[in-house]
Amino acid sequence: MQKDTRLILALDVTDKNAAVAISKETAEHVDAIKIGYPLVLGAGLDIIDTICEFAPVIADFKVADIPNTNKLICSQAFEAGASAVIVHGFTGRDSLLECVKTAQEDKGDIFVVTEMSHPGAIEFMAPKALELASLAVECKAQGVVAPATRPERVKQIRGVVGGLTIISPGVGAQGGSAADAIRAGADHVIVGRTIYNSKNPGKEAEKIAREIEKCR
Ligand code: NUP
Repeated sequence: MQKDTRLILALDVTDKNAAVAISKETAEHVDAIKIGYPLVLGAGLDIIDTICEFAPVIADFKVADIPNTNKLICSQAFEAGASAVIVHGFTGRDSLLECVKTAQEDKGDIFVVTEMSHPGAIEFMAPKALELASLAVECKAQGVVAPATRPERVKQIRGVVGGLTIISPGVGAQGGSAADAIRAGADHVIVGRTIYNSKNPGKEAEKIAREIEKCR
């Protein structure tokens, strides 16, 4: 993934036409577009190929199964045109290694969730987040997902993952700040509702990209 604007759009709309329109409007301000279950279930897997026309696609499937099922899910996502897949690490080394192996075969990237950005992540994920980050390094994932809602945790996770790419959701609607996450060590921030619910998604994306630019 290019490190240009350092902004990733989370495209969680469920309608294909809306998804295409928002992608078109925001494309010049984003390094990638993240698509998850809301859009794929709403518009079908082919939507990945459609959105690829505007930006590289990250498939946020938070893959969390046995190794063989993980392999099947990741290869479907890569075959559909995704450049990267987001997976969970809590299922263990064997499950994660299978995702990484599939990504290498399909020339894609794997991002591993460490601590999620919502309050509930404090319950079970936070105590294991640094271990999950370390597992991502050991398994040679391309990067990790870390919470923009807790920049201090992004900083700690950066300390564990070294040069791996950190992508960071939780900006805007969840209360996090793009500038704080970038200053704490995130390579890219992920923004969804603040952009796609805005009257002018293109302008909103540009505004956030400018805010990021200022803290470089
Ligand atoms: O920890 C995470 N937090 C999070 O919000 C991991 C994620 N993958 N996400 C996703 O990022 C979430 O599913 C949504 O697609 C996006 C954030 O969207 P928003 O809160 O900016 O609307």
